[in-house]
Amino acid sequence: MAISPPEQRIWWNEPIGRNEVLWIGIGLIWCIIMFFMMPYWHLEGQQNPPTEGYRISSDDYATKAEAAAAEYTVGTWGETDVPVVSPPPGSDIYMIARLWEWWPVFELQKGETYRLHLASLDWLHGFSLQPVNLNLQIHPGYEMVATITPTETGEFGIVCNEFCGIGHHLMLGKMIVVEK
Ligand SMILES: [Cu+2]
Repeated sequence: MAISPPEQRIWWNEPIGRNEVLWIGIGLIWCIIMFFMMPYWHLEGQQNPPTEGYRISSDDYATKAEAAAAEYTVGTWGETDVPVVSPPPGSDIYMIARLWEWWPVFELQKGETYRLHLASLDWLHGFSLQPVNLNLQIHPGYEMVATITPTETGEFGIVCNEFCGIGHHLMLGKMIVVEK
């Protein structure tokens, strides 16, 4: 209900101002352009979501990820007990998303390709790699595989961009890229 009702009860038959028609037209054209950008970006975009995914149980994924991490652990991250894992180039690497951490920290080599597996053990989380702004939704019960090739060395932060509860803002991870 409007605060003050329209002067004419049959307001939809009123003439429309030129400016309004212009803006509706611009809006409509932009909608149509964006509609066709969807298939275009799918074919030509540089940030396509992974199309490889599997149904998994959280327990199975945790077992697999922990075993893979244990094999290539080279240290721990800062003051935490989160392992830093340096897997061989070309291998499958397994990251766990859970309340409220990204586990483990990977140390990857620049220019090498890895198959990054991602799964959540509890809630919906959002993998967001900063500052490159690579974003993937991480669903519980699904293991997604993204093929990645780091092109820059440095330390990259991982934040969660799907609100997942009281510790959401503390859900921070790290990915380290080194020159071989
Ligand atoms: Cu989260």
